Amino acid sequence: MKRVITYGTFDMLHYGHINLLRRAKELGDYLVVALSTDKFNLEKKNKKCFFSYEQRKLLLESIRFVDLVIPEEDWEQKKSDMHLYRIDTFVIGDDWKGKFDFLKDEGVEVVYLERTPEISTTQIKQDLKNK
Ligand code: C2G
Repeated sequence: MKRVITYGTFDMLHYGHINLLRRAKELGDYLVVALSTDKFNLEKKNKKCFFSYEQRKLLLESIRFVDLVIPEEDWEQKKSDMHLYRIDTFVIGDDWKGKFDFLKDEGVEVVYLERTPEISTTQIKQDLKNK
């Protein structure tokens, strides 16, 4: 059983997120998503979410590629998460390329997947504002 993990805010879920989650699941058998909490988003990621943690969690849990959703509460939890959840592969979009290579020292494969072009939560909000 190959266990994969990814991290993110996943606000206003869109097809770019789904493309990422689908490819992440293709890399293993079990996909854990560490979902940024409202507190972490506000205080450390400078993101104000449209949907609350519970709403974003409900959406992610409804996706057939996703097997478990856990809270992401700070930048420092990744190393311990790899052991706690017995992770084989860490996956994230290539906007983070190189940033998490240190996880290889925990015996984890690190994969950066190409982002889906043209779509982002910021873009959606911008387009809606300009309508
Ligand atoms: N993503 C993508 N294509 C897009 C938009 C997002 O592939 N058009 C990917 C991102 O690269 C990320 C995931 O979808 O892997 C979630 O995106 P965000 O919610 O923006 O994640 P981010 O805020 O980058 O959080 O500790 C890591 C951070 O929590 C990552």
